[in-house]
Amino acid sequence: EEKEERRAAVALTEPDCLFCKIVAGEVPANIVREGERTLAFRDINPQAPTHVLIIPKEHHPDAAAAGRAGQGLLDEIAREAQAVAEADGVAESGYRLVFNTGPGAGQTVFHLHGHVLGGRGLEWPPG
Ligand code: DGP
Repeated sequence: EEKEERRAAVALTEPDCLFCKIVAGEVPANIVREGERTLAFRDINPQAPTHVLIIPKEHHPDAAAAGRAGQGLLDEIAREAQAVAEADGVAESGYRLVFNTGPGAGQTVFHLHGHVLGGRGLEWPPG
């Protein structure tokens, strides 16, 4: 079964992690891209016409942890973000790739995810 195969391919998982459950196919998601090590799916509470989350399939709590792991996951997320932006037609107008890191910055799910936001004007500085 596909669910079993996907779970078997992921070395690092956390049983109570929502995004690990999406990777395992245990929680449904609107998946837009799947790579060998990453998954991209639409945010359940979109803040822009394009709002896609890109996660490593392995469980890393945040960008700092993934950086320390030294596996090139952040590079891969940046490449996937560009591919998602191109597919959604927002690469030309510009998009934002955001890693909320820590509760004080608004991180609520502690499985690394890059937010790809585009398709509307984006203010700087962000809120
Ligand atoms: P952050 O606040 O940076 O930790 O972002 C977490 C995001 O995850 C937030 O924008 C909403 C989204 N989210 C939370 N639960 C789910 C879910 O079950 N499915 C999907 N697709 N997105 C979710």
